[in-house]
Amino acid sequence: MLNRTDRLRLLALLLWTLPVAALLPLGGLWLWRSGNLLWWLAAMVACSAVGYGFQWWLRRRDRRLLAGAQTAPDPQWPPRSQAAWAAIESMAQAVKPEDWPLTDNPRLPDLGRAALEAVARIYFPEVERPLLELTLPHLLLIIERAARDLRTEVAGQLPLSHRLTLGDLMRAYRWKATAERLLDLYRAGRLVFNPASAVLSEAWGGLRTKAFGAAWSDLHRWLLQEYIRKVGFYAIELYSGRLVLTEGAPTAVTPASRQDLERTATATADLATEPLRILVLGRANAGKSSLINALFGQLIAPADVLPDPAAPIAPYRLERAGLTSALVFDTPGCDTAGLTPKAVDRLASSVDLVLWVTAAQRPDRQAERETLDRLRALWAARPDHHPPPLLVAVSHIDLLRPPREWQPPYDLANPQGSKATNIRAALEAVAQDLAVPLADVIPVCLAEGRVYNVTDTLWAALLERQGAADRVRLLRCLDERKRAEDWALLRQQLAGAGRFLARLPGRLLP
Ligand SMILES: Nc1nc2c(ncn2[C@@H]2O[C@H](COP(=O)(O)OP(=O)(O)OP(=O)(O)O)[C@@H](O)[C@H]2O)c(=O)[nH]1
Ligand SMILES: [Mg+2]
Repeated sequence: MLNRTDRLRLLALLLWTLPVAALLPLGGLWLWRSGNLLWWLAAMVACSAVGYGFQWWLRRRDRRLLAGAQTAPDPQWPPRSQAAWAAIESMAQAVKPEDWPLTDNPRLPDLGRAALEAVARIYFPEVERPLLELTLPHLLLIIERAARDLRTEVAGQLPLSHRLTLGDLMRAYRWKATAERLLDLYRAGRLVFNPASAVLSEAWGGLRTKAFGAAWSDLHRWLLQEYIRKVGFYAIELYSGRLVLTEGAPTAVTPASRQDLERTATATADLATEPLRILVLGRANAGKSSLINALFGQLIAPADVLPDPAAPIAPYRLERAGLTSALVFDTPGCDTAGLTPKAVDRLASSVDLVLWVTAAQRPDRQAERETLDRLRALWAARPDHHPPPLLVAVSHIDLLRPPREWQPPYDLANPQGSKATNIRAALEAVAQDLAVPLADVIPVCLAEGRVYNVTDTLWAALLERQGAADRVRLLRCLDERKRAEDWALLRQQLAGAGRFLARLPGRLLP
């Protein structure tokens, strides 16, 4: 309770404020005498209403600002990362500010740990304590990144937060009790002096403190949610291999592509970033090599030659305006001994876009469908990657009936005449046989001197899928980097263990 000196101090304060405080009842008296009291009351109600409305608007604006400063998932993330984000987001939504007071709470790190665990559980569902799978340097990396982001966000969102420490907040809370007691005294006095205005302003004050209280709890909730989201975000980046300890460009050329680049006859200047890897697949004689020649606008892939099963898959370097530098791989027919199903699977797991070539005049596509289904299953079984986009080029359309007629261009959206109608029907058949959307099926003619639809339609379709292919490329690069990093860490640890073992005899023997 108040001790003696406090009481004297309070008395001094009261005496000091008395002349000013007396103005309120005296003013009321004067208003009443001069018959203006009602006008004054009306003005007060109007001002309070406007003030409240203004406050409400400010609060809405603050909420909008806070909602805008919210960590969002990366749209490039593969499915497993998206699932982990869903777990983080539901955790952020469920957090209750009253459970996590900011002022005197040393438990806040527990909240971060829970967020880490939510992510770890998605990546290691079979491990009982998934957090133990995280190495200490990686954990520190998450903390460092999350704290850095949170600091810039808080400095941007919380007024004065760069000067306000948790200690300041606690001191303010201690003072708050004293201040409230003084305020109560003032209120009681006011009620005696001027009942009408006291009741009105009391109501207004109630609304006002409620509004301030609500704004603070909005901020508090936002801070907790951002804390969870930031930790979750970087945990996902780390577990999915996008965040590694080693600095450097994420899309540096991978060792595999470096080797392939060295094998291309066209490699001139060294590439700084990883090329897009495009795989051309299809049955023998479908027109794969012819398609590559048409794409490059010159004869680079030997067409119409007997494949040499011993020769490695030949890469060609494609540089064209608008497209990320690419390596195009020409393959032997996937129905021949030159390319085993295993080899197809291996190739298909390391490329960013697949161009499937199928001949329009060969309706037996069961084997192709089986290969494609197998590849699709393979891609679907890798939740940490995006499946590479697939484009189907339908070749040999010039041989469709009537075979003698060849007068491009053909309008396939509204086919006129039997040739256009037959081409359209072939496209629909291919789309159905191979279970691909019609929009991904492009008719082309690759016969020498008759090349049609390649540099325009097929090229445009390729460019359209470049974004999706780039996503695949990025994850592939990060995968490669993570693998290299894991090896480097393991080597370091082994070396450390080796040194320890080497010193062991000296330690054990006196
Ligand atoms: N008329 C016509 N002939 C084509 C077309 N596309 C390819 N050809 C011909 O079909 C033959 C085979 O073409 P390639 O490009 O060697 O086929 P490929 O798929 O590379 O064959 P392999 O490498 O042996 O698996 C060649 O004689 C081409 O000229 C086309 O659209 N129309
Ligand atoms: Mg070929």
